[in-house]
Amino acid sequence: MTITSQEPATDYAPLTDAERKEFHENGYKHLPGVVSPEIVAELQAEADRLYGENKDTGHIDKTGSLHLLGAVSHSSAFARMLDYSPTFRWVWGLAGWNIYSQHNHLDVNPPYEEDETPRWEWHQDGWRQNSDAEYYAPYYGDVPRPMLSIKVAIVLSDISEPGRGQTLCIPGSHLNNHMYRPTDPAEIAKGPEGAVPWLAKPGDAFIFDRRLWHSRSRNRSDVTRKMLFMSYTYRWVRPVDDMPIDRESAWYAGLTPVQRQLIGEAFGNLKVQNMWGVGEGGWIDDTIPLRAELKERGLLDRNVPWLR
Ligand SMILES: O=C(O)CCC(=O)C(=O)O
Ligand SMILES: [Fe+2]
Repeated sequence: MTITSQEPATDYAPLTDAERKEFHENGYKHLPGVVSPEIVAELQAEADRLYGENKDTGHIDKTGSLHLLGAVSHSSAFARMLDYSPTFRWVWGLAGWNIYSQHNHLDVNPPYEEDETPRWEWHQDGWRQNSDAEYYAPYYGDVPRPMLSIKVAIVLSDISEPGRGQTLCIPGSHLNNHMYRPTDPAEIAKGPEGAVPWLAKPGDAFIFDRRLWHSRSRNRSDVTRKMLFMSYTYRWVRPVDDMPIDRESAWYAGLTPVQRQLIGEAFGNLKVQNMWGVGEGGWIDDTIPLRAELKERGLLDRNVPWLR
């Protein structure tokens, strides 16, 4: 594993034009070795702890998998990853300062051998966002949907060999509103043309546009797959997961102002009655922690709408 960055979480390095262009062409980005081995070890231990606890309480499905929603509220180590520089620079760089994590999950997927009818699991994220806010093609033509959220995936197990339950994606598919959906089981099992598995090592990360067509895959290996997913959206979009904020907890005490924004705290401060939307409680409020951070560093940018 090559460690390309062990920068502290306080480094806000802006994206380069080449990085932006590449992301907008592919709809995702693989970042090899961006999480330091010490942090990876800590996250793996937390994943194992949470798997054990949820197994004891019966929150494991029939395949032995854990899909733990609101994951950052169950672990300080997970919550600290919300603004981990090497991944977070992509999030604020592509979505701006007016964000929080509405949805985040830990996935632990042990090997699962049972043969079952293959299911077509290809999707864009966002559920009703894809239909409620649809541009109606007969009127508008096939205009790409808005991005609305961006997701970070942190790899915690070795998925460098195919068949280990990788996420699959179709590079560049994020601007397509539609994808064909086969009904023939053989075709379903074969999967779509151009699908790429995310082959990666612990400490790698992926950033993806929620519109990127992607799918889970079955873990047919002998290695348990472990991934932490964190989705970020705008503060005016409602939360997906239950993430109660216990302000008396050690978990909360350990969070920075930006991390508190990212768990949804500044969400409640959004006052839409401020018509002009500037100043405290308004749409553009310099006390919103991430905006304040970027402003202080001179990283707000008139030319990039989400960084204004
Ligand atoms: O578990 C996976 O590989 C993919 C999960 C997924 O669809 C997502 O996180 O949006
Ligand atoms: Fe998804």
